[in-house]
Amino acid sequence: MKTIPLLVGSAATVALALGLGRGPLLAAEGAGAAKGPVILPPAVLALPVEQAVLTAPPKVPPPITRKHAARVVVHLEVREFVARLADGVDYSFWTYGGTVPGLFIRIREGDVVEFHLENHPSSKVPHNIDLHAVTGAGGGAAATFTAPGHASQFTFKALNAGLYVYHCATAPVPMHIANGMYGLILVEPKEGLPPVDREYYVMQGEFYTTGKFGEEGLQAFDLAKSIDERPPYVLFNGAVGSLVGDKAITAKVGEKVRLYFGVGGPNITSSFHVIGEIFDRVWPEGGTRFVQENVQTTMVPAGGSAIVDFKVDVPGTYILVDHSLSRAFNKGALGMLKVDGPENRVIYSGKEIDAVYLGAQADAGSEAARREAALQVRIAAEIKANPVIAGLTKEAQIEKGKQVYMGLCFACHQADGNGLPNVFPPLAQADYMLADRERAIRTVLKGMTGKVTVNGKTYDSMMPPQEAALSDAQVADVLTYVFNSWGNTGDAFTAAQVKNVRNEAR
Ligand code: HEC
Ligand SMILES: [Cu+2]
Repeated sequence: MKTIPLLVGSAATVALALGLGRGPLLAAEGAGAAKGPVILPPAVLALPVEQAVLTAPPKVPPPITRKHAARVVVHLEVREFVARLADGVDYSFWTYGGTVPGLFIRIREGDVVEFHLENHPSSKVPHNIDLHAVTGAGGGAAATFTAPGHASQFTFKALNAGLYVYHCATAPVPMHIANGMYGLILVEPKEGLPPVDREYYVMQGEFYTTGKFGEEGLQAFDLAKSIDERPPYVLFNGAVGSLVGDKAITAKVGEKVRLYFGVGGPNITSSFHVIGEIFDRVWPEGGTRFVQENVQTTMVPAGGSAIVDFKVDVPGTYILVDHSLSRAFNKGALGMLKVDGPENRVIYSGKEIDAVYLGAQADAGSEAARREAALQVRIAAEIKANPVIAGLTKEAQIEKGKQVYMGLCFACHQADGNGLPNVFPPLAQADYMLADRERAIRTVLKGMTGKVTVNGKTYDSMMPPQEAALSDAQVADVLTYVFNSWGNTGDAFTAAQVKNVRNEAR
């Protein structure tokens, strides 16, 4: 720790030691008594006052050009809301400033920061903030404990330069972080950082949903999975695809790119890697010294960060991954950097030779072919796994199935699926039907006779077989409709499943 020339002890200690109120401060209920604003010595009061520029990911505030300290005012508002986690999947996020990760804060070593944490009135729970850039107990956590509809203020001096994680530290802490409450604060060293052409903000964090990866609908936080550290989602910037396609980060050939990379966690570390690039310089763990050059993969701890610089030499799409690759390919930890510009085939040729056998002299070409093949497999898997496409397929099946139903089943089971008393059993929330999907297929194909009890009522009648009238696809469609109507819910049926039953030995 460095000594502070202007204040005695750390800023936080002084803030706590001085009990003199000066101006209004909204005290959060349950947060303990507010001490009142710190009395700043004249030398600090003489510093110019600045409003911090905060940016949403992947943007980074502009480099700080001033050569002196300032009093920097930061306002960060906590908001809770439901938003997209993946296509067809929603999640109830808790955020700093409306984004996951939270807004990027950029200050300079030696700055005195007046920090305001506001918790929106629509929030359901209190929050606070622990900034790893703060020297003082809790990193600001106790000082910023803030109930919904309240605001807290505290002051700290940025003694140490570096790239720091901030996060919520309200109990249960892993839940607050898992809901998206983390971000980065860069304390630029006094001498600044080496200039680059582009800077981006990427942060990894995992999400513990009750449903599996891609399972549709609003997903709740799963405490048991978080305790076991088994997240269905490991993501960059808070959503599947947040850095993909037209949301990819970009650069031009010849430019120097810097990534400010952090891991919010709450639990999982990152083996951060950019496929097809080599980091020219790495500032590991967010410290102020680049201790390594020419790095393929850098390890970033939970609650930690790294700064990586690299020059982009050839055009193409570079894939950002956690090189614990199941996270990239199955849990979402994947982003893209798109680089435009002229090719340089000496540095990277692209596919040179396309032949059945690639000799040793064509290693570069074979490497490209292998990558292309891997990407094709991935594209096919992504399309198949894409919940939007799966969802649309099911929607279409339901619409087709409704037409079959209205042409055929409706006459007996009725449009509302309730059947007719003593004659036709109901299909709406029918315990018998919903209990056995394969039997339902068999009933439609082969018909049914004899006694059957549905929802406690017994029917003894006859349903004619439909196997001559309906194709496998039509049976799949009509059952998908029946299993998703009148309060029923179920997966889509496939033609292959129907075919299996149709081919059963009698
Ligand atoms: C001619 C009238 C009739 C038609 C048309 C008909 N059903 Fe049925 N269905 C019945 C009867 C009657 C039963 C009960 C048979 C028994 O009592 O053994 C039944 C039973 C069922 C059952 C099992 C019992 C339950 O409710 O869980 C299902 C599932 C079913 N039908 C679905 C369909 C579907 C889907 C269609 C259209 C493809 C269809 N049925 C067309 C008369 C009909
Ligand atoms: Cu919180």
